[in-house]
Amino acid sequence: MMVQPLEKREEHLTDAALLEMYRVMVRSRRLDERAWAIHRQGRIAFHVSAIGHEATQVAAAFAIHRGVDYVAPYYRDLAMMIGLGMTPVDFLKSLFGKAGEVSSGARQMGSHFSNKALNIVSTSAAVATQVAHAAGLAFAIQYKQRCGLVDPHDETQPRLALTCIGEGSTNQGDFHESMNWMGVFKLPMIMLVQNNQYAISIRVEKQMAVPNVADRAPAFGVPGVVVDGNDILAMYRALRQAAQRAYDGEGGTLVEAKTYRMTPHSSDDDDRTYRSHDEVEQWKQKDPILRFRHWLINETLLTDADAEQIDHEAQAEVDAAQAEAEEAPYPPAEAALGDVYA
Ligand SMILES: Cc1ncc(C[n+]2csc(CCOP(=O)(O)OP(=O)(O)O)c2C)c(N)n1
Ligand SMILES: [Mg+2]
Repeated sequence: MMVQPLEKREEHLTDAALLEMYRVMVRSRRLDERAWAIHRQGRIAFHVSAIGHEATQVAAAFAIHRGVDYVAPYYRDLAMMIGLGMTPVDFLKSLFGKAGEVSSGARQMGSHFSNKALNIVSTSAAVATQVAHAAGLAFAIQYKQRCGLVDPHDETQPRLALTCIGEGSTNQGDFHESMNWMGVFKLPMIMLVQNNQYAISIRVEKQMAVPNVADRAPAFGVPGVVVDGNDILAMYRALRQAAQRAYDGEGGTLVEAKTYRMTPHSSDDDDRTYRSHDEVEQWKQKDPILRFRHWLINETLLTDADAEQIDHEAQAEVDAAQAEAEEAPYPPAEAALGDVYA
């Protein structure tokens, strides 16, 4: 099999950082696969997968100041969340709806990621609403800096807002309004569009009449770039440049990752009704983890034995996380009435 090569490595990316990125991708993939398995066993109600999007998402987690910059994610961002510091136990507790679950104390459905300690803000189930939240956060960052309340070079403070959105959801008004704000105010923001070519069963050609979401960016006065979303090095480079622009007060960037979800839209979807087996198989040849592993081995940063070991460790971590999440108690019934605003 011919494995597609990756782009050049950014000079400041250390060997240790590259290997950590690889570990995060593998951890997320094993966790994601486990979620599908426990769904099919009838143990959880729902899962929405990041399989195929790992290069895009892990690059994003590593390109920003992790745990400090604001992130307004969307439901498919599991690998990004793992990259930002969410643990497999956190995720599995959310799927099982167990007490102490980090995003909402088991009040939200799974994959509505948030984590106060990591500056990851809560999302609504209505697609595209998160990008308006990110524009507001970016506006607040800029306002505080302009009023002298925060030093723009203080790296302990959030200096940008990263938000993610699927290509289909860029047809919502929220996207256009947020892009307009981003352009008018030069907001310190990254609009990461994960273009996996489908909005559930609707192919991208039926969603929009231009080939790229990035083509829309200049109309708002925002630069838009198209990147191979299955190439972690190319994604990292583009997102790192976008982050630097934001930190330097130059404004926001739209980064469009061309990728593919290798699973159905969610555990409720049957993708055989709208796409061919051959199409899915062809994209599996461009698996972002496979490509990165191949690159790491070529660069002699990884051996086959190391890769096996990393895989084994991820599997063991997921096993332990599942046991812990399953054994954890459910919240008490009264918890259903907590945090409800009248
Ligand atoms: C406002 C709104 N309309 C419709 C839905 C139902 N819905 C959930 S996901 C989705 C498809 C989104 O596709 P895309 O933005 O391409 O993201 P992807 O799931 O492909 O990553 C739709 C229509 C919703 N959640 N919110
Ligand atoms: Mg999509």
